[in-house]
Amino acid sequence: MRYRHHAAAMVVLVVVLVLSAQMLFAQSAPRTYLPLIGNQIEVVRNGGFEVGPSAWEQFSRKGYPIITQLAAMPKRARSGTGFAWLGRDNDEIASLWQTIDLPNNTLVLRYWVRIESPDTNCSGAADIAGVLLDFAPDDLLVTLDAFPLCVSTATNGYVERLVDLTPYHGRRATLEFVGYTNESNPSSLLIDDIMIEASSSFNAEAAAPVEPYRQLLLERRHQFQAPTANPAPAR
Ligand SMILES: [Ca+2]
Repeated sequence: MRYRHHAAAMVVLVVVLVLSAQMLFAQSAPRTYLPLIGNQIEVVRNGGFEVGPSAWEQFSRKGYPIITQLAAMPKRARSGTGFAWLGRDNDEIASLWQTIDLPNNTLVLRYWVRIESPDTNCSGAADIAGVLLDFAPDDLLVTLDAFPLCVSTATNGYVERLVDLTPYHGRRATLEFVGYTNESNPSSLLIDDIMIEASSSFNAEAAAPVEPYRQLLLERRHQFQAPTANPAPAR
């Protein structure tokens, strides 16, 4: 009897140890393989889309849910099961945004994209996507990132993109991810793990949007109303 109690206690102890190790691993695993350039700070809420559409506003001209949970296809997400899915259809306008308060730091926006496209037109006039900062009260729209969605920019899995946010520190703005497609060969843009990090020094990796994509993205964006003025929810 004493032996059986002892054995049962050992089993419980082992189970507790294994579960503890699994929980520790689950909590630390998503960050361990990131090249560390700074400390992630809680500026973007639900940046991994694991809490459904929480914290984000979304718009799809074609009525698609931008924030997607595909537990049956976990590899569509970079981590977990949630991700944002822009494009995927012709003549689509897809937008995803939330208001953020940027602290007084040297700041880097880090996010991951996966581009799937059959479109050979890489001029930026066909399918294009990017990131904007909208300072609505000041009527200022800043293009943080802009890139065409086409065969030659298609990615094999998720790739990291970095943007320097330091010029906008200490300000409140709407952080907006947009994707536009034209009338043929629809591209998809998957986005996951959006985060803002405080860096102790300027991060030379962070890229600025290049022409003509910056201007082409802005032109498409101006054809569409400001997101805060058009909060039509997706399905
Ligand atoms: Ca297209």
